[in-house]
Amino acid sequence: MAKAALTQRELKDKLLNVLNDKYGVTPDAASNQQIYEALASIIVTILREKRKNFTNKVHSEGRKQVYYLSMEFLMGRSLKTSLFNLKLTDAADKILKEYGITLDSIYEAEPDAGLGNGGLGRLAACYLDGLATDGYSATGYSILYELGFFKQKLQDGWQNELPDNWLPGGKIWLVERPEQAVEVHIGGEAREKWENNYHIVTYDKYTTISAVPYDLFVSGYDSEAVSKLRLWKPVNPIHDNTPFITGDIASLDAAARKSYEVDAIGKVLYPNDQKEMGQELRVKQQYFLCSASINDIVNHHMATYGTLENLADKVAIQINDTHPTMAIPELMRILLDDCGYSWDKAWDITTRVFAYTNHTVLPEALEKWDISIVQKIAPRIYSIIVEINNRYCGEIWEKTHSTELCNRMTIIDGGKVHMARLCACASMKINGVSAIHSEIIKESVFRNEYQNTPEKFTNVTNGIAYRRWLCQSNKPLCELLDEKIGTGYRKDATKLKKLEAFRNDPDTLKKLAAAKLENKKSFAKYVKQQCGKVIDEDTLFDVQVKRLHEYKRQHLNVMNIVADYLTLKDDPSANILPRTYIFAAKAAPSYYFAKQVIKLIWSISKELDKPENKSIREKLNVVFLENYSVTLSEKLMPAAEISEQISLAGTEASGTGNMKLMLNGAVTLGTRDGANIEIGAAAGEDNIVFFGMTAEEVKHRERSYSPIKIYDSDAEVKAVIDQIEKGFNGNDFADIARDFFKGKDQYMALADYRSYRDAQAKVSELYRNAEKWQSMSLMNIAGAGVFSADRAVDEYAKNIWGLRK
Ligand code: 26V
Repeated sequence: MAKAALTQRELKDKLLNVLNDKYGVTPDAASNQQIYEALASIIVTILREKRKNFTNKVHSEGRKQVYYLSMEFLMGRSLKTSLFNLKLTDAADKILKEYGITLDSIYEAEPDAGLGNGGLGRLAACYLDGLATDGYSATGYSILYELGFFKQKLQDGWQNELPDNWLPGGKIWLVERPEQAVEVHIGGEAREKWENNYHIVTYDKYTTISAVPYDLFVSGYDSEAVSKLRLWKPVNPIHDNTPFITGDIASLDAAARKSYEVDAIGKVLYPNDQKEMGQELRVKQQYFLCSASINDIVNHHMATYGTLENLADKVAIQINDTHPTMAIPELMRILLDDCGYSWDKAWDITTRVFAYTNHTVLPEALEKWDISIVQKIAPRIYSIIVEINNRYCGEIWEKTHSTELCNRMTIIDGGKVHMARLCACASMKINGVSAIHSEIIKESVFRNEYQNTPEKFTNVTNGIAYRRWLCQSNKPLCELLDEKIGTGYRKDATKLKKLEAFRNDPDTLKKLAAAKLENKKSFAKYVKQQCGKVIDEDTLFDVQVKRLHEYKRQHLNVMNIVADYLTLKDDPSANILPRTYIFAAKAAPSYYFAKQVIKLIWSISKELDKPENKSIREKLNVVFLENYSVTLSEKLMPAAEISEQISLAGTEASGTGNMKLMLNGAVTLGTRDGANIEIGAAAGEDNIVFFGMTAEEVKHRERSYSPIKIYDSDAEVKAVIDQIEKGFNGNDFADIARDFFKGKDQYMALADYRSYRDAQAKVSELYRNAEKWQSMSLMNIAGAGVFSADRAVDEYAKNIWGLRK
């Protein structure tokens, strides 16, 4: 067991020095902001040094390294997790107490680094933690977005988006490395010709952008390894100052326009389900990330080994969804054009370096870019993709003589470049993110690719940086765990299994219930402070928190609430288990249905707040929490009792919130979708409540599905939808009632409604038996170990990257 990074004495000396040198204050006169920044800067110095030592060791041993390319890293806050991982939490806490300051109040000074939409970005962040903890050498690459994912503000229930200007409080974690800047070329003209058997490529008239790295270090827990997240900032390199000196207006104009265009690349992270987004800018962002990162990897490798011959032995590059696909042709470009490799040699290296993770099967989420856009932004990259495709189709034809198969697998099709097909063609491995999802991709998106190269396909079920949601967020539960099973679970999540032995132990179950109640009280207090809403900790806390999307079916949850509401309206003494339904979700800015569902939930919540609904509210309360974020999830998970995971089977690739909730003892109420299935296996089928159609059943039902038939034949469904149509608190929802429930019901909420209602009734019955419920909760905690990021990255390292610890 490694000791703390510093002694309490050393940490205190450093803190006093930094506060004095930087702000000229002592701790008692310092603001929370100043203390936060002082602690952060001390940690950055420690981590930077640790990373340097670790990297030296890795290099001296010639070890392989992994690079994780992702357009998103949803890091959340860094101070609390860094102190914890470096074992400095107690020391910092004690030092601040001497001055009457709580460490918790200092944490609140830090903004979230919200550089991600949701699960995919948070997964990338969790993996940096897991990789460092497991002792692997890992670097993440992304863009230094000036604005993170938007801040959500509700106005009369309608979502408004505000800019998330995180850098003023967040940049303290970033170390600028201007001396390692690389050049990225965008636009211009690429020409090819053959001369004396030589293939000559000229590429000119491009715009040069300087990519300046900013490094953020992620400590492992009880480990000497440190991961690095390198964020690229696009900067306009001003080579020619003449127009500024001469004041030539036209040139000044052009210079200003270029600066603006370069800045735009790093301005903002795109919401992931906006259809009308600026496609050109998004492709520019993607190419900027890919080109800067691949150049950096190559530079680094050359500086270490002096050759690229051994690149595939020393480097693995993971592509997180298709967003960084252009890294593949970019590496080809460097090997061919800059280093003079033959095509075959370059292709051999490239196809042993890259691996690709798929995160969704929703057709609208699979990236296809117009040829004209790719050609305009990266003309040489486009010509390489064309060549890759010609050879690929040639090989398929040789192998199968099937024109039909060539047509289905071609990377360039219908005027578009199909990024997932390019990934499948060039990657050594392709993985899905849960057992069922990895099977589904083999039958759907990659049906043909799977037939062609079955050996490439594999599964890595997602994992979470579990210490963040357990050790750093749920003190009452950890105290109980320490008492019953010791502290080994902090480094090795599989040790949580030891808790199983206490499944029928009354003392443990009683203490588990007490821990949950304490967390519910703290959360109720937090909610009161945040939005003035009073929630009763003696009711069941039923939680659905995730992005708002029709496939996740928050509206099915709402239907159940409305059914109970109608029952209670009729008879306030009806035997309904008192519950508080807690929602948090951001909708994509242009997604009307999703915004309406938020407004619907908000309106129901307001309706229930009315004095005349007091007796209903005692049994049925609803709260919508604004601005769901990593930090909010850390506060909420410990208080949750039911985890709603109710996507239509076959649509949610994995889910990771489900894992965080399980770990905190919430019982999953879910469909057999994504990781829910593995959660059931890990907790035991008796300790999860499944409902609804299976993915297979969905496939069969889809063809003949008629929601209106259900509406007409089930009086309760009719009453619920009619009520939604009429609305709540003066807001009607006739349009979504018409289009989504009675209309297409694309994600078959009505088909699963009856089974969901029954499952909810079963939950109430189980909850009424307190001991039984606590035992179920305990089994979930005990089974959560397999969902750690430490396990997941180990699987990537062994089965995909070929990495040693
Ligand atoms: C993207 C789009 C874009 C266009 C319209 C609809 C739509 C819907 C979803 C998405 C998300 C794509 C990728 C993604 O974030 N997947 C999530 O990845 C998580 C980590 O593997 C996983 O747990 C979630 O189940 C999965 O949705």
